[in-house]
Amino acid sequence: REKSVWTSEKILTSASKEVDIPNLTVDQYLFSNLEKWATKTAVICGHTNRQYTYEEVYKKSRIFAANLRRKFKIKDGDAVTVLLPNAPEFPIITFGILAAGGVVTTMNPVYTAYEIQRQILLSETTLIITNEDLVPTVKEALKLAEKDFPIISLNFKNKPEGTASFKELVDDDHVDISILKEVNRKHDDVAFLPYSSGTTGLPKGVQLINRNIVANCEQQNTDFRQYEYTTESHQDSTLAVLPLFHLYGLSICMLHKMSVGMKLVTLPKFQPDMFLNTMLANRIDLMYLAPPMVMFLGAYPQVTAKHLEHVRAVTSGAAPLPSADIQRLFEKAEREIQFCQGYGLTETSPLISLTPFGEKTYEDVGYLLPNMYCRIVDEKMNNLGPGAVGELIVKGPNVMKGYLKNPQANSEVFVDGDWFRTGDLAKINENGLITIADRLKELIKVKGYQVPPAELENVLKEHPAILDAAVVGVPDTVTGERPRGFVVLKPEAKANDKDIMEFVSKRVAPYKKINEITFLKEIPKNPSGKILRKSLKEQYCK
Ligand code: 4UV
Repeated sequence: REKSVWTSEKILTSASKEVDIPNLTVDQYLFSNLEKWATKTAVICGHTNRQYTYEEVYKKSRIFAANLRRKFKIKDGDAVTVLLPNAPEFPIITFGILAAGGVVTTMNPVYTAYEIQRQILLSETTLIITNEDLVPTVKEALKLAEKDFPIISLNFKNKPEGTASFKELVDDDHVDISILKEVNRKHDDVAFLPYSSGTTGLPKGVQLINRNIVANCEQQNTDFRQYEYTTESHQDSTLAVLPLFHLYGLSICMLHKMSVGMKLVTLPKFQPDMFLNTMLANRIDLMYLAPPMVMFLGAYPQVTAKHLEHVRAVTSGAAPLPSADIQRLFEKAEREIQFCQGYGLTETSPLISLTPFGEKTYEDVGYLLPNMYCRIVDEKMNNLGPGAVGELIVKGPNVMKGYLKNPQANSEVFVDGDWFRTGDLAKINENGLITIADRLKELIKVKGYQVPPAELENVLKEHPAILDAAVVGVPDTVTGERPRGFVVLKPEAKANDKDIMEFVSKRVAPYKKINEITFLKEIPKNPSGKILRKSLKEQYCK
């Protein structure tokens, strides 16, 4: 494999052969090989064993799509919210929304009503799909948003009032699906609208078009990762314990793996015994994890070599992983286990680089995917070339169309035409091997989840006693990072750290909670009012 890939202008070009990107929508692409694996299991819940074959996923998603258009009046380009823990119905719902012409916008099922209403309003959602446990929170969110639109619910125990039952909408064999002929969605139309804070500020809608997602699936079949996952007599399986609402789970675990006919084993949450039993019972071949789960496999006493016996490759991504944790995983496996790292962002659908099969990684995140270009730049966007640490900027068919209705944010992240700023500091060697050095952007990552400081700062500033606030990420051995708050109280106002932490907890998902508050007289800022996070970190978080 040719690895020397720097041009004379210090642009890194992928060393891999270009891949073709079929001119299809995501749902058309996913089922373009249906006849090869129609009767094989597509998805199974590791907890309940509820399962669907590829043919069932296809048929049910078409019926669901027809009902979305017929009964819920979904039109081309309408945003539909999916608020669900991982479940085997996730692909049926996703492909159903897409086949109906809709745009899929996903949310974390642990979101509070306050967080849900914000994304409902931003995405201009007109329909929400959830489960019976989450219906009360959804109703509260709709009240906050002053909206009253339909809720479709996955019901296994009861049917909450005022909801439509998912089961009835997919089991209806008599529905006339000819209505789907009206759908007019193209390769360049938006398919997914996840939310990400990007380099700064609040979460923004990331417009991923069909082409972005189809490209990123094909890019993963690059020459350095070629593998026959599914044959007539064999089918590889992968575990979807990573949340499917996040692009890592959605695109890498679900969309790419289903595009090659693999079996997806879903788990609704990470729970040690359930996780280990599922690994064994389903003989999982490929594992996609976030750093705390790799740490768990290496360090948790109940994990043995037997649990890892069938695993062919473990991939980690979404946040940095200390090499000591990788070493512990190797020791636990008692054999040469293939360990990979993937690196990417929601905005890049998500994958940018990946470890080749056959190579092991400790510090690096592998090589640039095919059809991509990248540069390492200084603050003035001058190219630094191999060996230097600078901001990583990228270009390729998987880079988002742009943030939804946000020209300001778009002008900040796109430079020199269509080069996209990752906000990460990286170093790339002569051979094109990429190492992530640090994060330039203000984003905090807790267990790989995004925690935008601006969001917590806004919540803090809603507290009646708080005048000003800042939030920074501090290192944490278990979660990677955790948010720490700095507040300035209003003159005469009184509040203690416990009150403030409780105030925040009620408004944000559990992983965003602040458990350390420092009172200051003033938040350090530059002349244009930007919080000097680095100086806060240096002064208080050593
Ligand atoms: O937008 P986001 O939440 O997106 C992600 C996507 C992650 C992955 C990971 C492995 C894959 O194979 C894959 O396809 C997708 O997390 O956050 C993007 C930021 O997360 C950090 C980096 O700061 C990004 O800008 N990040 C992601 N992967 C890594 C990482 C990594 N391997 N090492 C260090 N930081």
